[in-house]
Amino acid sequence: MPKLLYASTSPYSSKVRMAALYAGIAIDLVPVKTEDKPAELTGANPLGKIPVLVLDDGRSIHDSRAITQHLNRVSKNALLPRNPDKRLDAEVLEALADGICDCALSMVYERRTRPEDMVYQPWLDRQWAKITAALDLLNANPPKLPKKITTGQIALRACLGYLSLRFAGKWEKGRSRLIRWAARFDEKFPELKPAIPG
Ligand SMILES: N[C@@H](CCC(=O)N[C@@H](CS)C(=O)NCC(=O)O)C(=O)O
Repeated sequence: MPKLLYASTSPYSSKVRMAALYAGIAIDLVPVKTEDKPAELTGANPLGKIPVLVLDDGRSIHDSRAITQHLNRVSKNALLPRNPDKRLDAEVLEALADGICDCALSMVYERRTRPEDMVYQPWLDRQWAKITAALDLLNANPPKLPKKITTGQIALRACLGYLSLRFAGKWEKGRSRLIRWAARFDEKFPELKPAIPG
């Protein structure tokens, strides 16, 4: 069975876990601590980042978007539409949700890795402005939630879970439509809830 090197708090790992659950693909979950740089991780991904999917034949796949594309192929398009325009929309939504996570993660790392007096506030502000712009856009026009969803909606749910984990009370104001969207997602797809960042 393919193995997923992951962490329960990692939004990209969550996206991949939710995608595998949704597509009905069994994967073995292997928790890793990236800060320990375990050989199992660095051997599979020289960047030392998660998630990484290690296939039965020993090949390893990263990053998370290469993994979701792989899961889509293995599941014969359970995760992305065949229609080119719809597929493009789904891929761009996934990229936007991942991009919000990139900004959020860079804020978390800025605070976590620097001594307190070296944390650079203009950098944090710059990242937060990007998150704000993306969330406002999504809140104004939340993605549809049909029975058949894509890696786009899945990535967004994982992303909002990560924001609730690390930026609780900060991202929600004025975003009631997105909050309702996440609640509706959980009602419709309760089987994916255990994989939300936490
Ligand atoms: N673009 C990558 C981002 C992966 C990433 O940044 N993962 C974080 C955890 S959420 C990580 O491994 N950080 C450890 C590090 O950067 O050393 C993806 O989509 O998989």
